[in-house]
Amino acid sequence: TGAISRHDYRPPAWLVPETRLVFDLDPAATRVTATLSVTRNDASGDPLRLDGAGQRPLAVRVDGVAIDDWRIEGEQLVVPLAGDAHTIETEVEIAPERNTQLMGLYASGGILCTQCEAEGFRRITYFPDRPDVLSRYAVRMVADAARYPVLLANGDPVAAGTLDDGRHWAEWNDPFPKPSYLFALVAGDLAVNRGQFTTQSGRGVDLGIWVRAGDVEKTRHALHALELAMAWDERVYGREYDLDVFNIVAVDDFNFGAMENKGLNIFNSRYILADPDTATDYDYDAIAAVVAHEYFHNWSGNRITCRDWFQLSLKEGFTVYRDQGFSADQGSAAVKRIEDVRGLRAAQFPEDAGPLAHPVRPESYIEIGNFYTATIYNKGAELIRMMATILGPQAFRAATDLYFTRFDGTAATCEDFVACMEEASGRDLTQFRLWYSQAGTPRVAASLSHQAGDGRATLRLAQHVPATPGQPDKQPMVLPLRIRVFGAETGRALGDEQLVLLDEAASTIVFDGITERPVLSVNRGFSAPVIIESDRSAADLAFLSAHDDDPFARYEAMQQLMLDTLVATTIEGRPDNDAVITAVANTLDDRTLDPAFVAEAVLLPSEGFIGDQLAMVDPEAIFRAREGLRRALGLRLADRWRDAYERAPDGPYVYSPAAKGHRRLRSVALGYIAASGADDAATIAFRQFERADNMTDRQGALGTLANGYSDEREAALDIFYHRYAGNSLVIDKWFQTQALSSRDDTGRLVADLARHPDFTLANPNRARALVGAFGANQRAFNAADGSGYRFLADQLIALDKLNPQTAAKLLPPLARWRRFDSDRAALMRGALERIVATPGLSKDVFEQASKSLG
Ligand code: B3K
Ligand code: ZN
Repeated sequence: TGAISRHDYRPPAWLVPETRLVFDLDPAATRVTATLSVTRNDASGDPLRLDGAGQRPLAVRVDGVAIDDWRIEGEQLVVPLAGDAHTIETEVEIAPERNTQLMGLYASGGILCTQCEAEGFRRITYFPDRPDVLSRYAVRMVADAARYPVLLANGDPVAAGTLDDGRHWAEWNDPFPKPSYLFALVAGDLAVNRGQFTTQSGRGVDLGIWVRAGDVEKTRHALHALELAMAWDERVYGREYDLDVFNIVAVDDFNFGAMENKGLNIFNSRYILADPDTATDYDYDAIAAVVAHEYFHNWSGNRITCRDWFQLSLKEGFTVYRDQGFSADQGSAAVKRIEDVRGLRAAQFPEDAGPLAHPVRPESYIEIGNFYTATIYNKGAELIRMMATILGPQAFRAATDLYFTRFDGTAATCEDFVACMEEASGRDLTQFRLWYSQAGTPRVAASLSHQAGDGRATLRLAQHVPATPGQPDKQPMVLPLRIRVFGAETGRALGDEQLVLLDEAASTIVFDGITERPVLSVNRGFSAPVIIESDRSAADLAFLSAHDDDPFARYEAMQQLMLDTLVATTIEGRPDNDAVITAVANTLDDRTLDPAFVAEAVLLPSEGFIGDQLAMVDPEAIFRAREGLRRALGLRLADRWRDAYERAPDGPYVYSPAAKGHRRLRSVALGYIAASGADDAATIAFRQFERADNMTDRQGALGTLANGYSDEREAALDIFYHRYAGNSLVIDKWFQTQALSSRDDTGRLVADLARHPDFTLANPNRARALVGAFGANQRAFNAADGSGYRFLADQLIALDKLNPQTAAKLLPPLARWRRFDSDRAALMRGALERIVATPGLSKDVFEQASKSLG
């Protein structure tokens, strides 16, 4: 199957200290001339092997002389070389306008741009396209001056000029050696929003965000976020920017969020463009987070890169941890933690529990593009967080300083990072390393008993890591658990918080001075990415939801209470909702709480997360249980929801943590008003929709209406569509909102939308907005007749012909088949088998589909 194994890593036989690239840019035929200085790196005597994909060499020269003893093996260009240092020149021709994969050099809305991570550079020119070959790049671009007035590449601009024939040229040099995946160029008719940043050592940096002329006003938030991120990285990690310019370009066609190319980040426009009329609070937050993430890569990724792609989490896990810290510092750290944990549970826990589970440092892959996963990114970030918790802030900072100093300018491994954590702290992390090699989410049983006569409490902890593909037996992991005990009568903490390092299969912890019945608060702040199985009663969870002094633990207690209730209702069908209703009422009544926190705390767990708790997912029963509880909450707390809805202060839109919290609580309250079945719910929602002066309120109302069957629903969807015709990011919301609807006929409506003139698979954002969102709609996607599975498979097969990487990302909902009844499981397997049997299937989709069949 062409799988690549971590253990087969060998250092490169040849290095490329210098690379000079000349691009004669044209959408139909771009000529690329590459001049590489190559030096032998081992005694093997191996020929030079350069990766390529989809092109043929038009010429190969060695030390200035054309040769013809080169050969093509697979897609590699093999050049026999006698000496230890040579200059290799190749010429190829590529067609950016025909590049639908959006890897390599491609065209997006008239802009020529590149995407090279992980293995896109080989689609541009022949090169050892692996992250441990670091080279200094000099780039010359020649292009039509009218069509492509702006020419950008990595590093600093060095020269530019015009030619007689209407073309012009620009040269850029990047002084920092970098792997090929960080190469970038952009040519287009772009306008810029410029900023200035002075680093802590006094270096002036010209910042530029480049977009279509009409979009410049929408880049202010991104530019501000960039300035905040640059200052934050200096303050928190001591990391300073190192070039004279930092450019960001936004394009509409992009396979993922953004890319950290040295000095020239290229972004999906959805993570740059925002104004209150078109972007939600969620979008604003995501823009700041992604801008910061890509900027932070300048150190965690670019100055220190990965030795091989098995080390991907070295840069991604660490950089997610860094961007999470940045976002936490911009507003409510508690709410940010809640959002991050919710995201981990929505995406990473299911991955870790299914056929696509893999360790944070994988052992093998067929297509590396499939490993840009929630496990590498988000679980990887949790590993860094655990080390930071174990070391404490000072030792952690000393360890990151050591890492940045020692490995600057090199391609490093996860092991190098952990070794720095050990060296700077004096701690032994031998057993902790299992987090990098063992897949699966650990389960921790926690049971607290009270020996009233002795004034003692005993906590029994036991851990179990479930089997995952290729890993039947697991060893106990190191789990840092923040724990505190509260008194059920007084509501007071009984002693300080403790950090317990559970590193054995089972362990017992004794608490003294426990004079009243104790209630356990465990894994506070979600200090370890595990599933806690505790025997705490509904009453104890309700107690914690009101009294715990850790906001995350309060949220968590409420979630657990809701989850226990919903799971019981799903299985037994007889709801007992009282404890949840009381706890939600108490939370709504507590005026000391941040509205943003309240909004998160009163939200029910998703249908998908409820399903993940069950051995067999019954999507209809889960939907009924959840809707039943929503309705009961809506009815029993009707006055409180109205009050919460009205309470938000009126006034023009501002983007601030407080204003965001009010808007969030308002839209959650609106959801409960609608869930209660109130006669005026659609009227209220429609009024909000019409009067909103911002997209958060407008889309919140639209989402509520889209779940129902009112006339207002059709009116609102229509108004929304026409108001934003031509604004592709907002039209994506229009598709997505309908694909996420809880209506009974969503499957049919989504199939109709796939035939809408504005639907196209060629644009990844649009494909994700409809097909991706539908895959996340547990009830609609899992329709008993298999129509959802057929739809997804049809779209995925069609998309694979254009863009394998984005197609493969749509597949995971089908991988859950083992969790469903035999009828649904057979239908899902049928869809997967049909995908695997498709002639000409990409290896991206083949890997995901064949592994899913297991
Ligand atoms: N490093 C890129 C992701 C590249 C994905 C390639 N399949 C963006 C990021 O994580 O910052
Ligand atoms: Zn990243």
